[in-house]
Amino acid sequence: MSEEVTLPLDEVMRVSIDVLKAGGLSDDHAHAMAEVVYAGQRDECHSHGMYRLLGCVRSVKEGKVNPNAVPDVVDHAPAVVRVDAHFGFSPLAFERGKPLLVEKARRTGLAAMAINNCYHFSALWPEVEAISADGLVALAMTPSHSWVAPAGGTKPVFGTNPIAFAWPRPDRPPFVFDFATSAIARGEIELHRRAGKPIPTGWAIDIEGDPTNDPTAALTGAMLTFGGHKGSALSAMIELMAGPLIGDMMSAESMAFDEGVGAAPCHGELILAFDPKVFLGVDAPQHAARAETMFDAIVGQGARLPSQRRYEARERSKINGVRVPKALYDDLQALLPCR
Ligand code: NDP
Ligand code: PYC
Repeated sequence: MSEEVTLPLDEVMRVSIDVLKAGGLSDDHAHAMAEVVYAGQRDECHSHGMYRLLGCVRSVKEGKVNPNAVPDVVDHAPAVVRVDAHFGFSPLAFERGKPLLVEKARRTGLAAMAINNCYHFSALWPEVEAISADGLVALAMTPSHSWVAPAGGTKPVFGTNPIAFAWPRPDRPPFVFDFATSAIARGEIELHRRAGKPIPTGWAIDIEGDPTNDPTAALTGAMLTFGGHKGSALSAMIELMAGPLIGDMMSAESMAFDEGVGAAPCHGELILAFDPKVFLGVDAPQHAARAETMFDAIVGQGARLPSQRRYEARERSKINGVRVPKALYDDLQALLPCR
């Protein structure tokens, strides 16, 4: 068992902001990025928690990301918001665009937000969860770098392409799922490599196209989609909807744009918001109750809802703080200015 340190939650936020500011991010970017990293660590989503700070800082240092970019929010059409992130990180662009997305969804019933030209490092669930807090149903998707082979192939074409969904529930946290369309997020393979642990069969193939349990061989070979041809088709859909549909790069183009530097992927993100009150009017509560019947049928037989583990982790972290590998903690301390 590798050594760990325990950090109270306010320390997670403080270290995250300090590392990001020391890495050159503007105040606004450091706070927006720290919020999502903090949420990931608090909810025990380790592949997108504090570990991500290392890549954020590296991406700025490589001269790829604009650490001071000010996102432009454009009222593009009655149901479309566009946000140009100007090659900064995505969380600030989301934060700036969300109020107009919510306003439009409330007016039209269904609205879309296209974020363009953003470097993307974060999990998507904080975004769909935030939209559901306004009583809306949300769907978000984004490409990444081409690391994933299509089902039946051996050469990377797709990104790890996450898709996230949130459904607001009366008097309780929303139903949320958020997963990569690869068998696992790339960040999880990187964490296995850092910990010197083998990866399960089915996550990746090596450069020769053979199954591998070696994280380093997986990172240089190709990752696999989840659910074979089904994950592969979903991944292609995400490439199209958060790529050509919104005039932004697909994962292979993002990889080429990186020029081998190894920075975060640079592309777009598509976020949809639906207002049940516009679809259903006064009948909205009655139909929300029918959704609860379905959730009860899942939980009632001992199965769990996606997001259930995360909400339990959230409560645990509030009381106990979070556990972080000592090696990661030391790497982060090394990025802080000397005191
Ligand atoms: P997982 O394969 O662990 O899937 C996570 C989702 O599945 C969560 O909603 C989780 O809920 C749910 N889940 C897991 N196990 C169960 C179960 N037994 N029963 C019910 N639900 C379950 O995660 P991934 O590795 O695919 O993705 C992790 C993160 O990586 C995501 O947040 C994603 O946004 C992020 N990512 C970001 C990318 C980017 O480009 N920005 C690219 C790829 C991934 P719970 O959380 O409650 O366990
Ligand atoms: O873990 O696959 C991943 C990932 C890519 C971009 C951000 N996270």
